[in-house]
Amino acid sequence: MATQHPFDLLDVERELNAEQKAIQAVTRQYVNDRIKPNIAHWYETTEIPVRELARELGEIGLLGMHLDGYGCAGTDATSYGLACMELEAGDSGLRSLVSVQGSLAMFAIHAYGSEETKSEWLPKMATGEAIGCFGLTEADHGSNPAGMITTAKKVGGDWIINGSKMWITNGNVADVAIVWARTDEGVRGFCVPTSTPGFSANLIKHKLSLRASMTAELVFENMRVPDSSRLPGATSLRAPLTCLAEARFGIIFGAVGAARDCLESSLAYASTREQFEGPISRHQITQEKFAKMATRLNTAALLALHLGKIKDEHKITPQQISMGKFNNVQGAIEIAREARSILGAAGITTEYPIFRHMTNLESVLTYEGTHEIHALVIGEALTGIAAFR
Ligand code: TGC
Ligand code: FAD
Repeated sequence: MATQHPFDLLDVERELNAEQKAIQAVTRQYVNDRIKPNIAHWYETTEIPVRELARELGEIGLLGMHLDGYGCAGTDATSYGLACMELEAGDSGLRSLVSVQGSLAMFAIHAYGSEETKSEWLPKMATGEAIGCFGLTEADHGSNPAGMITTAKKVGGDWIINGSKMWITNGNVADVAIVWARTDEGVRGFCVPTSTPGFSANLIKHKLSLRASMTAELVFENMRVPDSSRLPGATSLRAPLTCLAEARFGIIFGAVGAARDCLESSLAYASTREQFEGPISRHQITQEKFAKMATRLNTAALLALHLGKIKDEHKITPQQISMGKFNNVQGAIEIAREARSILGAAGITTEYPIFRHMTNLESVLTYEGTHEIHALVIGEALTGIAAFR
């Protein structure tokens, strides 16, 4: 099946195998048919049919797709990345839904949960029947989750959790929350049904970015959970940071999708928009913008595929993932801004996708480790000096 995109001038996709191309094509089709016709409305109203979308994404096998067993598709990492690329060409919020469900919530359960927890939650999360969220960030501890103040205290055979989490994707619609808390022995993770007494979620309103994605505060007031809800394999901060590495990998590809949609939209516009008696695409300055955007896009895609290959060999390092997010998200923002300029005034409305991608990418630059944090991870790899503190 040929999936090569017309702007893939370097033929980046030449090394994809048939299965990877097929997954990419199915996801692209879904985004074209279901997301693109509706996304502007969802973005403006912030009314997103999250449950419906989760079911549909489950049906095409995209939830927890890179995990094995428990109803998950068990694809390679590159296929997961390509799906993220196509989803984010629709909207970063859609890719966020899939990232948080598969790479954060499901991955945490898959990697660290008991057999009982895995069997209970993973099959229904893979179909989209159950939605998960991942609570690591707190209002006062974003880049530095090691400082978290949410506590879990052992009382008999149970745990009592108190505290709160901030900026949690799908926190208000989730059926299950992965909650990271400080215990006397260090950071531990809990898989908590959101129906548990003491759990509440407050939707964060007035966002100007990622409006087609729900973000919430989670509050835990004397929330009692059995020891069986603890993720026994998660024994330090290393566990949530390992989950983040999974989601960050998807973002490396996702950013390419958002940027590609911006380039595509601005090229289409420039070929029909006329000023000074001809299409604006004939101007040298405009063509240079396209040349820069396409080169930035294609090299970002190359980097994503290169990292995909390394991850498929199970050899990827956190530093490589940081470099991928650092380069590709910044590149996507630059492409979005350049593309917007080509549309002039028309570029600032939701009639075209570019401004929406541009504002979404501001969140993508911040979440899953800010641009600065990834710079410092790379800096540490180069100098041997950790400059976070
Ligand atoms: P540090 O001492 O460096 O590390 C603690 C332990 O964790 C290990 N580790 C990692 N393991 C796997 N992957 C990584 N990326 C890892 N980074 C560190 C490390 O080896 C160590 O293991 P061990 O066994 O020796 O104990 O920890 P630190 O406190 O100094 O922090 C380092 C820093 C700043 C890089 C880390 O805190 C960090 O990444 N901060 C950013 C926080 C962040 O990214 N939050 C994201 C929240 S989730 C989210 O945003 C979802 S957005 C929704 C969507 O995706 O759509
Ligand atoms: P801060 O950590 O306060 O950073 C503010 C600024 O200071 C940034 O520029 C930062 O880079 C800089 N800074 C901080 N420390 C350093 C340093 N050592 N050196 C140099 N500069 C530094 N979190 C979850 O746990 N789960 C989710 O599902 C989730 N979803 C999100 C969805 C959205 C839409 C958004 C916007 C965020 C989400 N987050 C989620 C939170 C996200 O991970 C945090 O916003 C992010 O980690 C940054 O934390 P902060 O916002 O508190 O910024």
